[in-house]
Amino acid sequence: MSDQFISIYQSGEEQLLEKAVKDGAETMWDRKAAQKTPCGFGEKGVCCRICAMGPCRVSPVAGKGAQKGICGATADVIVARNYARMVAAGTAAHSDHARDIAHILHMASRDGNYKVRDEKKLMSLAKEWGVNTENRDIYEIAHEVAEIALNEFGKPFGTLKFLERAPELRQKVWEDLQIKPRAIDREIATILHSTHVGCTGDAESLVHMSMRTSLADGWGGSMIGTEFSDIIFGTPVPRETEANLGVLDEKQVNIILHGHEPSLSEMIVMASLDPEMQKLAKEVGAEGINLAGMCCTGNEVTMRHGVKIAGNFYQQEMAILTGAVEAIIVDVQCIFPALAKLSDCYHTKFITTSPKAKITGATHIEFHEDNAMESAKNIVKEAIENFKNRKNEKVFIPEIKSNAVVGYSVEAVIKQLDKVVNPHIDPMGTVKPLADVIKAGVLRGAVGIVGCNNPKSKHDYSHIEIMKKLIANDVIVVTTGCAAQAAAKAGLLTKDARKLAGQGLATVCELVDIPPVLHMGSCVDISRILTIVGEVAKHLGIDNSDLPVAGIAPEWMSEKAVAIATYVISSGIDTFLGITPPVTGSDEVVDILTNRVENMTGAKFFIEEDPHALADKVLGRIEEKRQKLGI
Ligand code: NFS
Ligand code: SF4
Repeated sequence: MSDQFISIYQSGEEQLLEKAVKDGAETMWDRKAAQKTPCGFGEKGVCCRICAMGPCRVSPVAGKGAQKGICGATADVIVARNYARMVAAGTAAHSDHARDIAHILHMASRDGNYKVRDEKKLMSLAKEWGVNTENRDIYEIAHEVAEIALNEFGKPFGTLKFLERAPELRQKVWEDLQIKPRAIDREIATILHSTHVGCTGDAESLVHMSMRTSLADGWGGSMIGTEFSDIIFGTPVPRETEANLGVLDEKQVNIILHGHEPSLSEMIVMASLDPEMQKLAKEVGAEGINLAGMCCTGNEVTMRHGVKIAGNFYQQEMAILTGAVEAIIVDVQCIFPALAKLSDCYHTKFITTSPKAKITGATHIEFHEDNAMESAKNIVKEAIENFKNRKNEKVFIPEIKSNAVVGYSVEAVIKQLDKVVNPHIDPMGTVKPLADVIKAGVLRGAVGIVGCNNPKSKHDYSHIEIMKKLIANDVIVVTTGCAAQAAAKAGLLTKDARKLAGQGLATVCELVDIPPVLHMGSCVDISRILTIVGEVAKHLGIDNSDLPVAGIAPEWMSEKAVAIATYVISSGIDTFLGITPPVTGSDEVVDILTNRVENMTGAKFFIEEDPHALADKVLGRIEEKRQKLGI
C-alpha cells in the first residue's frame, strides 16, 4: 500500500494542538472541556423553551420525574417539535443560499461579472419549465428561468417543479402521503407556525410535516442551488487537485475560502488571477497568491477550478494555527465564531462578507454582488497587504497533502459511463451501464457518504473507515461536503485507491476510469445524488426505495444535516447516522424514525455510532434490498 493510504489520519493535528498551547491560542477542545458533561436533557431532546412559561424540561424516562411541560407537552411532542425545527432551519439555510444564486442568474449579463457558462443546462431547464427559447437572447431566457425559480420560494399555488424529476413511483408515494412540498418558504414557515406554543401536539404529525419541509430542501432549495450554480459557473468535470493543510505555501499569500456560496468564492478566484493582484503580491515579497478552500465553498471552487482543499470543518481552526494564513474569507454557514479571537493570536485577518453572518471581532468587508469584482479585489488586497505582518517564527505548516480527483457531476459520471457503451447496441448518455453492473451484482450497491465533522468522533475516522469497508465490499461510494474532503485527504479520490476496492468495483473503476469514491460536490449537491439515484430507478422501472443504495452521515453536526437526512429518507433511501440525534428522549419519535417511517416512505433511519458496525449494517441492508429485487 502506498504511503498515501498509510497517512490517512495524519493532518498534523497533534503538532498544531501543541502549537496552540504554546501560542496561547484557544481551540474547540478547550471549549469542549469547559462544557464538561453535555446536558442530558438537551442530548435527549427533552428541553423546551418555546414559550416563556418555561423553559421546561421533562424526564426522558416514563413514570419518573416531570412527564409534561407546563402546557402539557409530553416528551414525544417536545422531541418532535425540536426535531421539526432543526429540519426547518436546515432547509432554510440551503434554500436561502439557493435563492441568492437564483438572484445572481437573474442579474447575469453578457458583459457583467456573472455570466451564463453552461448554456446547454440553461436551455434544458428552460425546456423543462416550459420557457420559450426560440429566437430569444440567452440572457432573456436566463432571467425568465431565474424568475420562475425565485417564485418556487413563495408561489401561492401548486407544488415544487423539481419534484417531477423523481421516478413516478416516488411521486406517487409523496402524493399518497400528502408530503409534496408547496413553496419552499411556505414549508419552513408552516413548521415554525406549527411548532409555536399551543399548535401541533402530535409527534407523528410533526415528523410528517418535517418530511414535507425537508423535501422542499432536497428537491427545492438544494436542487436549485446546484442547477443554478452549474448554469452560472459551469457544470463540474473531473479535475485534479490536492488536499490537506500541506497545500498552504510558506512563500505565497495564503487565502482560505471558507463557507458555502460560490458567488463570492468564484469572484475571489477570478480576482486572485488578476495581473494587478499578482503584481501586488510580488511587491509585498510573496511568490504569488495561494487559494485554498474549506468546507462547502472549498468543494464548489475545487470542482470548478481545481482550487486546492485546505481541509474540512474540523480544520478551520487548524488552518489559522499554522500562522501562515493571511486571510480567511467567509460568507455563510459552518463558520466558528471562535475564529475572530483565534485570528488575533496570529496575523491572520478573519474577513466576514455577508450581512447574514456578521461575527463580533471579525473584519467585515461586505460583498456586493452588483459590484462583485471590485468587492472581491478589495478583499484579496486586504489579504495581500497582510503578508508583511506574518511572523515567521509562528509559522508551522504540516507537510501533509494528498492527490485527489474531484468534480463528478451527474453529467460527468454519465460521460465516464459512456466509455463502456457500445453505440451500436446501447444509447449513449444514460445511466444504463451503472444500472447494469448493479443488477449483475458486480457492484453490490451504491452509497452516499456525506456530512460534517463532530468532536464526538475522531476527526474523519468514521468517514474513512466506512468508505474503506464499503469499497472493499464492491459498493461504490459517492460523497459530498466535509465527508468528500475527508476522502480527498485520505487519498480515496484517486484512481490509485482502486487497490482498496473489491474485485468488482476495481474492475468497474478500471473500465470507466474513475476512482472508487466519487466527489460529487458540496452539501447542496446531494441533489446530484438524488438525481442519479432517481435516474437508475427510472431506468430499471422501480422506485428509489427498491434500489440497493443508502445514505450515511457518519460525523454530522449541523441542522442542515438533519434536513438532508430527512429528505433522503423521504426520497426512499435508508439513512445511517453515526452521531445520535437529540431524539432519544422519546420512544415514540425513535420508533417513528427508525421503524414506522419505513411503511410510509420505504426507508428508515439507522443510528450506529461504531463505524465498523455501521458499515456492516449498510452492507446487510444492501443485500436485503438485492434479495427483495431478486438480483
Ligand atoms: Ni454540509 Fe457544508 Fe461541512 Fe457539515 Fe458544514 S461545510 S453544507 S454542514 S460542516 S458537511
Ligand atoms: Fe414549557 Fe410548553 Fe412553553 Fe415548551 S411550550 S416551554 S413545554 S410550557
